[in-house]
Amino acid sequence: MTSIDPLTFPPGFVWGAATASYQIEGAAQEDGRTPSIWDTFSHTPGKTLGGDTGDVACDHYHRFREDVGLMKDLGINAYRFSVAWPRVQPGGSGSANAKGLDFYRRLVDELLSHDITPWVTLYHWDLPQELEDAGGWPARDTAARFADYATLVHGALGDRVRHWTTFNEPWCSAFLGYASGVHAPGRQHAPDALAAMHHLLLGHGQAIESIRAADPTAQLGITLNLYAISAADETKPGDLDAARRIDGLANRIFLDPVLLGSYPADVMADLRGISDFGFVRDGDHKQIAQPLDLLGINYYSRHVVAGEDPDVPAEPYWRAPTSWPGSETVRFLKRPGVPVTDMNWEVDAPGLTETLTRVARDYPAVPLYITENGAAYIDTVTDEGTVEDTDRVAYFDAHFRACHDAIAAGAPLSGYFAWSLLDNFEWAWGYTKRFGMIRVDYDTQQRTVKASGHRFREVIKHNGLGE
Ligand code: PNW
Repeated sequence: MTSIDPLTFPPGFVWGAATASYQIEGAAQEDGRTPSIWDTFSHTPGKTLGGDTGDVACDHYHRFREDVGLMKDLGINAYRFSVAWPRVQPGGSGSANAKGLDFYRRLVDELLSHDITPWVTLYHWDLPQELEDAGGWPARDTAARFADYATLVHGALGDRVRHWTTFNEPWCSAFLGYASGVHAPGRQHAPDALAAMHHLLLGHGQAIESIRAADPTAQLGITLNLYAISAADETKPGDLDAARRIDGLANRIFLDPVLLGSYPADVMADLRGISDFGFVRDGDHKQIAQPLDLLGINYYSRHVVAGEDPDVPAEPYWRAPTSWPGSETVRFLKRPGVPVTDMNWEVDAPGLTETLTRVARDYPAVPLYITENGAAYIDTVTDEGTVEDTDRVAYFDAHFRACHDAIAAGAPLSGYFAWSLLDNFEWAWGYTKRFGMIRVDYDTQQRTVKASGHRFREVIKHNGLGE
């Protein structure tokens, strides 16, 4: 008989699932919604694989009751979703669109009536196109517009929503949106990406201050995508410096201003040739570093990096210079033999433990939540109609264990949200990448709980990985 440590999580540990508005809602032109930068981008030829758009997506706007029923069936405690800014404040300024707000009121009421705690993300990348036309995130005024919008949404839902995060992954909005341009709005100008980053952070601070003033007991935070970073060869100074740079640009450039109150000096020095950070005004650092009730962490993988070395062959390294300003000499290593997901991202569960313990060690104490973790795989439907996504089951199990390890090591991890509840519109990859615990047939909109969803139900039921 094998006896496996049941790996029980602390009482009250939150088990949830996450989605984002543009990835699932569809109904892009209904009830007064105006275009966001993702509508414009996805409708621009060549920007998304196959020209896929979020026009229909999972049709969640019309099927949310069925989807909440599925959540109930999985037994999740909490549901993290985002509000589409152009639905509730079309054009990005001025008065609210009552019909847009009503959708989120209905969704929240449906969740609450099923004992599922709503977690609202205020911004998961769908900036109203009008605000992009006025300068987008590189323009300082966009931060004020965001705080205004955040206050408006909180005013409408704050009586029934306790958990709020401002931004999802500002790294993606700033660097994929304005430096490499692989995400909307598709601009490619590194100095603008840095200004965008600052104004995203400023908008975060202004929104937190405003919501806090209206509702002192709200649970407020931000979600960052963090990576485990390591040097390809720890004995090489060039590799160690590459790791310092990428850790700086991926992790510390967001963690430091939010939790410590200033940008990391070494990263600013790396970026000196690109930007003088002239967009930082007196008082901004204090504005950004608002006290938080929680930090959301999205974890997917590790970056293993190396410096320039003429003696090392080009393979198996890859470069992503435009997404990482100031790190043009850094080479990313694809480690031979390490399993990858369908995104080609290496599976590295110990990196999740490392990320959590590192945040707990290097930053002031704040409750941590994994707000996204998951994997894309090519799923096949069996003749019986089931989806046996064994790779995803294994991915989740390994990462649940990694969370448990982090808690055992003292990290204040209080919850875990799987990415994603449903297969959905995976940004530039369109519908080709499936992250769901529930399969979506995009022809029929039929939902099928995958093996990973059934497994998640068991984990939640036992609050751990029981036998
Ligand atoms: C996150 N990268 O996106 C997002 O929050 C989700 O909306 C998305 O579906 C999920 O992860 C899976 O991709 C990311 O290039 C997109 O490093 C790209 C990167 C990281 C996260």
